[in-house]
Parts: sequence; C-alpha cells; structure tokens
Amino acid sequence: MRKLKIIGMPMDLGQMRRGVDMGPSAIRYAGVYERLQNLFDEIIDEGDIPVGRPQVEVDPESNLRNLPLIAEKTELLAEKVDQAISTGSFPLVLGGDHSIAIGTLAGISKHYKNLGVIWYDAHGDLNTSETSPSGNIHGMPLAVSMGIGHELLVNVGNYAPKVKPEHIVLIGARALDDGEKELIKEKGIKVFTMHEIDLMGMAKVMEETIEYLKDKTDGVHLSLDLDGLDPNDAPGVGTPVIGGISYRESHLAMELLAESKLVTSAEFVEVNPILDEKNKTATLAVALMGSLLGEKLL
Ligand code: B3U
Ligand code: MN
Ligand code: MN
Repeated sequence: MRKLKIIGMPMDLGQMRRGVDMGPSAIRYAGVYERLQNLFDEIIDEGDIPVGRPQVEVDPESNLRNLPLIAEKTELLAEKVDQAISTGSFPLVLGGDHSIAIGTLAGISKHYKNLGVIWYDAHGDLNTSETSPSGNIHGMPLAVSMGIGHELLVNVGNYAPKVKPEHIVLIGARALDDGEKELIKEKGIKVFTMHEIDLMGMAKVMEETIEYLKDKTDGVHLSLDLDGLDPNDAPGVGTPVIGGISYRESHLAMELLAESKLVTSAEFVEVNPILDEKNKTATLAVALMGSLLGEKLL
C-alpha cells in the first residue's frame, strides 16, 4: 500500500522576511491533497507543527538569528517525520523557510545507512556562523546536516552527521558565498550549477545525478527550495535570484526522479504567499509534487 503523510512546517525564523510561515497554507490552498489523491492509496495530512509567533532574537555569541527556537522547533518536525517513515509513509514536508531541513533530515536519516540528498536551490545553504553574510539559519541547513555548524543545530535528533558529503548533489546553484565555495571544494560535493544545466541540459543533469546516487545510497531525500526556479516562474520566495531553472526543466527533473524510483522523502520550501502573485509559486510547487510522485502526462 502506497501511503503519503503531509507535514506542514510554518517556520519563518530562519530568515528576515515574514510570510513564509504561511507557505503550508498556500500549498494546501493550491490543492496539494486533490492533486496527489490518485497517486496514493492513503494520504494523511498531519496539519502543521506548532511554531507559534515567537519574538525574533539574535544570539549575541554566535550572531545566529533565533538559534534556540529553531533547534527546538526542528526537533518537533524530526519526530513527526520519523513517525511517518516508521509507519511506512512517504513524508512530504511543506515549508516554511529552508531551516526546516535540519529537522526533516534529522527525522529521515536515522532510517538509512547512506541517505542521499538532492538540494534543488539557487543557494548552497552551506554557511556556518563564521561564513554567513546574514546570520540567517536558512542559509545553513545543508552544512548543519553534514555535522558542520552550531552544536545546538547539528545535534537535532541527538545524532550527527545526517548526510555524507559524497551523497549530496546540488542542482541550480547560482548564488554561492565564498565560504560555501570553499566547503564544496574541500568536501568534494557534486554540484550542477546553472552553467552545467545550460550546457548539458536538464535531462543529462538528472541522468548523472541519478547515476551518481543510485548505487551508493539506500534512500534519497529531495529538498526543493522554490528559489531554485527562475523568479519569473516562482516569484513568491524571499531571496529570488534571476537566471534560474525553468518551469519545464523542473517538471522534467521531477519526472526523471519519479522514473528512477530513488526518492524516498521530499520537502518543498520557501513558498512565501505575501510575496507571490495569485499563489503562483504554491501552485507550481503542487504541480512539481505531482510530477515527482508519479503523475503521468499520458
Ligand atoms: N547565502 C546567503 C543567502 C541565502 C541563503 N539561502 C537563501 N538566501 N535563501 C545566506 O544568507 O546564507
Ligand atoms: Mn535554500
Ligand atoms: Mn535558496
């Protein structure tokens, strides 16, 4: 029996622009349940993890914004995601800013010896408090999941690391900070920047991604930041970067992942309906979920 659990994570503490906490609602209004209904035998919408409306604060020591709160709330998400996998369901997490990936990966990775991660994003999210230009934790979750960063974040789920550098593929990168570039080189992380997508085409990029991960991983998590797409297609994001992955390329990427049957969990993050145009970005996210989870054109 094919089961899906939808988990909303209305988190906006990982960055400065309010409104991304309404991402899960926007995605539900865009019809996620209806779109995926025929692709599963059972879909349970678990509702939202309570994040609340806490006061935004900066940790004076590390310069990290909302550090203890993000650690606390991502722990709750980790438990929910863990339960979803334990009950045989595919976890689909709706964000929320990308700091939530700290919790998602903490919940998933204990179920796999060698979890693969596809990070579909304009950014690397590989900063630490030392390299971050902003102090925003949504620019750090991939480093944190490799065990690099503040211990409160690294130890969410009570184990670390969650993923090995050789099991990560970045797709769509075009706004990497200097410290992130260094970390990519130091760890030998596989990256398909926009340059490679332009040069090779998305079909080849996905073929190589699948080939790279398929034999050495026992599960693959897709972490899809809507700002990986071009802002013309996905305007409702907090940090848009021009020259991104197109609507069609993204559908193709999702369809090829569906065909590969590699993906065992997914999250769609950074949908901010306040910055959006008539819920276009949430609607796009739902369409991409359809392609990822097996919707066919014919
Ligand atoms: N790399 C920058 C900007 C950024 C990261 N993730 C997003 N924006 N969405 C930072 O603040 O770490
Ligand atoms: Mn991101
Ligand atoms: Mn991003």
